[in-house]
Amino acid sequence: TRKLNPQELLCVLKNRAHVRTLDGKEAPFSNLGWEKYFPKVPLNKLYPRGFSTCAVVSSAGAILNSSLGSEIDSHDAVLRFNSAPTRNYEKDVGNKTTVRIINSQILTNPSHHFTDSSLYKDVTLVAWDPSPYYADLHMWYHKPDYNLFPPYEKHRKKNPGQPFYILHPKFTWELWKIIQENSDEKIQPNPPSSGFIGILIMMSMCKKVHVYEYIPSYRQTDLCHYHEQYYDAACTLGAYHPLLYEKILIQRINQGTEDNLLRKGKVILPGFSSIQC
Ligand code: NCC
Repeated sequence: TRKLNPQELLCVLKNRAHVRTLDGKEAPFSNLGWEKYFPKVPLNKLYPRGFSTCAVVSSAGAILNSSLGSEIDSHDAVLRFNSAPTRNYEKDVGNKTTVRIINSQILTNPSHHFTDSSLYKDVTLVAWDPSPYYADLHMWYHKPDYNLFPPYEKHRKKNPGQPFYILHPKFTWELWKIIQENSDEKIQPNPPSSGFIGILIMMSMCKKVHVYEYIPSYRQTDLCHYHEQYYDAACTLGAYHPLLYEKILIQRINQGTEDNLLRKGKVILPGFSSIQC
């Protein structure tokens, strides 16, 4: 099949990547009486007027010494990932957080102190679990990668006012399919990274999305995270996630300049409301 041009690719994303969160109306959640735990307002209706400009801040080590903090904070909404902190890194990553995407390890691995850490307070939380491709909701509920359901239930009971969602696996796997259909090679059947998921969530809520250090700048480094002394090139290029292919796809729809990419590791994407298909 023919390679899609950037506009066509954007329209594929807009037409198919519809953000979906669990609402408790489907089995097994409906049978388990889970409807009451999920927020009444789904994520795609949480910000009815949307945002004008948004920042997606990757956790890559390359953002260190970028001095991008004030630019990042100037956006109307800022999305961050997992346990990536802002404290002590304000100059490079800013300190505003609107949405935090967390994978199921954050909820289940005690080292992350999910219940107590201030990282997970006063923000909109979006959790996800990389259930296998073939799993239906029943199989997933009984055998998630990491069992996020008990800590989710506990957190919702304790903090009913905090918007906290679980992504529907259909959404993450639809993203995987789009990546596969638009890659030259066969990619591994593992879900996309939190980074790719976050970019698509912001494209559905914002008129413009500025993504920082997802595609590496000239500061590219093997330092995995800006907040940790751990070196592994796979963090940037991928091992488990089809990271390389996600990044190639995002680069194809970049509307920012070469200079922005090189100096800031910044990609500029139109939100879905800004494109006509
Ligand atoms: O590392 P992680 O990702 O939390 O990073 C968040 C997103 O930032 C982008 N990134 C990160 C580092 C880097 N050098 N380059 C990048 O582009 C990616 O888009 C990434 O998604 C995840 O996606 O959820 C992931 O989570 C970690 C880990 O589970 C959490 O940090 C919690 O400790 C995964 N690492 C391991 O499981 C060991 C990682 O594979 C994916």
